[in-house]
Order: sequence, then C-alpha cells, then structure tokens
Amino acid sequence: TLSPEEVGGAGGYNNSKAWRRRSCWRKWKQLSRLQRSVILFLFAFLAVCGVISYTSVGEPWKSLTNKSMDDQRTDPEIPGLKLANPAVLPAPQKADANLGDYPELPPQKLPKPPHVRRGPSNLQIKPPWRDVRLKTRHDTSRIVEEPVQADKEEKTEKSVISWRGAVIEPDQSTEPPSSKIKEPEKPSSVEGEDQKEPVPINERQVAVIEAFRHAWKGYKDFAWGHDELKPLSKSYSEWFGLGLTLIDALDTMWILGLKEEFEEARKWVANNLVFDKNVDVNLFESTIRILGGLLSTYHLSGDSLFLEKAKDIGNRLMPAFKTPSKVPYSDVNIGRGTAHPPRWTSDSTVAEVTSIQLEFRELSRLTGDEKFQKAVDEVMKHVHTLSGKNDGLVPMFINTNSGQFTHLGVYTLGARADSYYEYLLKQWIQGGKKENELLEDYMRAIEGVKKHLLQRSQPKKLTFVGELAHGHFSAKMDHLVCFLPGTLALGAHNGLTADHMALAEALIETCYQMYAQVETGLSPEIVHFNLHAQKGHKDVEVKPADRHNLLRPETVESLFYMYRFTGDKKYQDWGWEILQSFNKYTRVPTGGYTSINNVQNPSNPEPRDKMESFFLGETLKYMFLLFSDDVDLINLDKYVFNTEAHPLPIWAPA
Ligand code: DMJ
Repeated sequence: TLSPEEVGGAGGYNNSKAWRRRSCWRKWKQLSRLQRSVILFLFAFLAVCGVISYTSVGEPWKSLTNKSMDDQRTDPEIPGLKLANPAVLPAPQKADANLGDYPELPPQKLPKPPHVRRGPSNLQIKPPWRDVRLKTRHDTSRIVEEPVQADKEEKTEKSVISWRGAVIEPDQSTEPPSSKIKEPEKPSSVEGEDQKEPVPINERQVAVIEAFRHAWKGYKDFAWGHDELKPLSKSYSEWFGLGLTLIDALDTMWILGLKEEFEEARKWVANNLVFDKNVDVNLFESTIRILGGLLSTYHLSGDSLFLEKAKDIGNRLMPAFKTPSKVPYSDVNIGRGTAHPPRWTSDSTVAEVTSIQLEFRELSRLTGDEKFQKAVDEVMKHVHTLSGKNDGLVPMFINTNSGQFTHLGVYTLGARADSYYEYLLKQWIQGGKKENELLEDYMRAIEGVKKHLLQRSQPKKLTFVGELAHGHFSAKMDHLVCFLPGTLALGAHNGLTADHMALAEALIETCYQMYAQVETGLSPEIVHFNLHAQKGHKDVEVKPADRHNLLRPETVESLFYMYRFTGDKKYQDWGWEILQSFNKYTRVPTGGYTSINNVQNPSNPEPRDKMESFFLGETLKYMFLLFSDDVDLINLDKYVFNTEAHPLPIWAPA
C-alpha cells in the first residue's frame, strides 16, 4: 500500500502523521499481553538508567571541567608573590582586560605573505618621519577622566585589531612546537596598525634621528659591512666579521623610519651577509645581536630575507649545546660546526647561557623546528634545579661538563649574571605568563636582591644594588645593573607586586644620579657608593680603572620603561640630559660616536676610538622610544625586548 506521501496528495505531511499513528496503534493491539509487558518494562528500565547516568556521571564531568580550569590558572603559589590583577599600574592596561574573551571577534584578516609586505613603503609600525611637530602625550589621564570613551575605544580596537595580533595564534603554547607547527609562522606585525594615524614625532625624537644619522654616517663612510666603527682613526674593528653594527641597527632604522638607510642595509644583508665562515663567535653575543636583530627585523618588516638569515645563524650556533651537561659552550665556529669553551676553562658564564632563550624559542616558533627551543629550555630547567643559589641569586659561572655552578659565593646583578634575571621575567612574558618556574625563580631572586644586595648611600640616601662576596657586602654597582629598574617596572606592569615598582622608582633615580653626579654628565662603567656620610663627599665614587663609558644603554632603557608605565615627564627630561652629554663628549665630528676613558674629565674625556654596536642597536633606539608618546610604537603588551633591545612578539595573552 502506498502511504499518502508517496501518493503526493495535498496536506500529505499531516495525513502521513495520522496514518503512521493509526498503523502503530493497530500493530500494538496485535501484540500479545506478554510482548506488551516486556516492551513496557524495557522502556521503564531505560528511563531509570538515564536518571542514574545524569546524577552520577554529570557531576564528575562538571568537577572535571573545574579541575582543568584550575590547572590552567596561571596564578602561581609563590611565597611573597601577590599577583595584582588588574596590573598595579595605570598605563597602558587595556590589553590585560578580559584577555580570553573574544568570542565575538570577526575573523581576522590573514597577514599578507612576507614578500608582499616587505619594505618601509609599507611600514607596519608606522614610522613617524612625516610631519615633525611637537605634540603632547596621548595620555592615560584623559582615558581615566572619560571612562566611557575609553571603553568605546577599547572595544573598537578589539574588533579591528586582535590584541593577539594578526599572526600570534591563540593556541600557541610554550611547549616546543614539535609536529604542531608545520608551516613557518608569519611575522607579528599587526594589520590594524596600518590603519592608525601615527603619532607625530617631537623635537627630541628628531634629535635622536639626527644622532643616529651622524653615527650611521661614520659607520657607512669608514666601517661599512664591518663589526664596529673606529670613528677617530676612521676605520673599523672586527669581532666576528659579520657586520655586527649593521645588523644590530636594522630594527632601529625601521623604528626611526629611516627608510633609505634601511634599504641600503638590507641590500648588504641580501648580498654580503654570509655565515659560512671559519670564524669563532660568542654564542651569547651573536644570539642577542645577530639572531635577535634578524628576528625582530623580520617581525617589523615582514621581509622573509631576515628569517632565512636567522635560521641560518640559528642552525650554525646549535653545536654549542653538544656538551656533557647540555649547558652550552661559550664559543662556536659557525663555519666548521664545532664549539668549545674559552681556552682557560670549561666554565660558561651564567648570564650567557640563560640569556639566549627568547631568541631560540622564537626561532622554533617561526620555523616549526622544536630543536632550538628544546635546547634552551633544557638549560633553564636545569638551572632551576641547581643548588648553589643564595635566596634565588645565582653565581656567575657554570661548568659545561658537570652542569654545576662554580666559583660559588659571589653574587651580583652586574656583569656575568645580569640578564639571567632579566630573561626569567621576559621568557615568562614571552610565553604568555604560563611558565611558573620562571616566575618563581624571578620572584625569589628579587627577594634575594632585597635581602642581600640593597643598601642606601650617603648623603642622598640613594637605593643601590651592591654585590656579595663570601658574605661580605661591597657597595659596588656596575652600570649594567641599571637594566633592573626597567625590568622591575615591566614585571609590575604585568601584574607583579607593586613594591617592585616602588623599587624600580628608587633605583632609576640612583642610575640617573650615576650620570648627574659625574663631571661629564655620563656614567662610569662602575661606581662605588658611600655608605657613610663624609663632608664634601658625593654618594657616587669612581675608581680610576672604572671611569670609562662605553655608550651603554641600560639607564636609558629603564627610563623608557619608567616613562611608558608612569607618564612622568621627569624620565624624559633625564634621558634628554643624557643625550646632550653624549653629544657633548662622545660625538666625533667626522661621523660616529666614541666610547671614552674618563667621564670625570670634561676637558679631555679621552676618546677610545670605538663605537659599540649596541649604541645603535639599543641606546639610540631606547632614547627614541623614551621620547615618544605613542604607546603603540612597540607596544609592551605585544612585544618583549631581548637584552639587545630587539623586540620579539609575545606569544599569547595570559
Ligand atoms: C648589550 O650587549 C646587552 O644589553 C647585554 O645584555 C649587556 N651588555 C650590552 C650593553 O651594555
């Protein structure tokens, strides 16, 4: 018999339902009593099972969900750690709010392939080289006064620019990529930033551009393609023979908007930068300057040339990790693929083996090749477990055979240990604030600094970080330690305790005084602080062997962070004073700047005839950023600077 649907009559759907109901009922009545009872019993049984499974399986499922949420919590249980949430500082906080909450985001525009985006004509981070005029700080106070407006701005920005960036995928983890990432990652430049009006640059930034151009002129005229300029003898020096200054300066040129200079330097990289050379390089220095410089330039420019070069040098540095302990050797022959410690020891420097992680981890993320990250993560995990620390403070040396610290008992935040502390925090930030061991070590170390190394000088009661040698405190502080206020402020901005910010404020004042109390207005390499008030004595004493200045960046670096996070103009003014002093005592008329031997003698500061690559890579870059009022000019919620001032993307929000 055909059903009504098959006949296709009008109202077939309803008819068919009635027809089905009727035929079911007929069939049911045809069943025996026993058959009907069995069927009813089965139905009842299934219903009871359903109720049981809801009550006994449903709840554990719920608690399982809660548990995994707990597991994902990033709040570490670290003594003394109070994660302030939201972060303790006013400026720029918008990226931290509701980080995971983007369900309604429209699909992100995919970044264009790197080769399409290459070149300053398509700057992702807009260079402010047009329209030079003074402008007041685009400030947080206005945002505070107009919360509604600020909220509106935030929402607009969220929907236009994913905070995660066009490239930084939400599922990026801190695990080595392994098979997860097959395709190379794209550069981090944020699409939406192209649409933003750049903040015009101000007079001080123009002065930095002028200083950079002057330095670059010297390098171009007398040292092109070589490692360092010798501006007085109008020649150059080689360290690795890899165009160190040129590579270190690439991203600075990009940020300063020097497109002609950048293009010319790019050509040199394309045609002349060859790593297949029988030359010994220092693993740390070539990682932070060359690998770091190439990676950040790749991110800013989107030019795959820089990634190719980064891969090449990264691979050539890998033999350094072939040691009995996997703690890397200090030196690698990048042509031969062999590595070795310095001639006189099998020790490596602690700061050197623990300050290459940001770069190698990023190289893994970009290439999809886990070996880089695995090698450097292993070092950190190993150091995390080592004995010989003093309340989180580490000795300066580590043996590549045994993997143990050596020369125990000496603790400093200066040379040979400095960037260990910096990279604990910065790796934690880079990885999306998930790797608790790093944070734990960082927090412990800062407590160790407070307990063992902090003192106040006389007469001005400047807070400084001294050194500890076998239980004896020394009031000696390297200029290198002046990275610390910036790092502390960065930690506080990322939600760590407010007293880190208070300490940062005290220490940056001290670092400034290391310039202000000296005759040339430039800091010596090392100072000794007076612990006892003596008539006519300043806080800062300088020994003859320590009175040189190498054009180092650390104080300017910290001034940059302090200004970004507080908006206090005094930090810009201090930086401006320092730039004047560099111009007065280190500028060489024929081009370039020189390190000097005597910061205490304004009539003859004794030029050393050397411009370090970090003057262009770091000092002038941080100056430019310090004077900028544009928080999006290398936004600190999107980028983390390596220890050579090369910005690398933060992988994922916390
Ligand atoms: C740079 O190479 C880096 O900042 C490093 O961490 C310390 N020394 C110089 C600058 O002073």
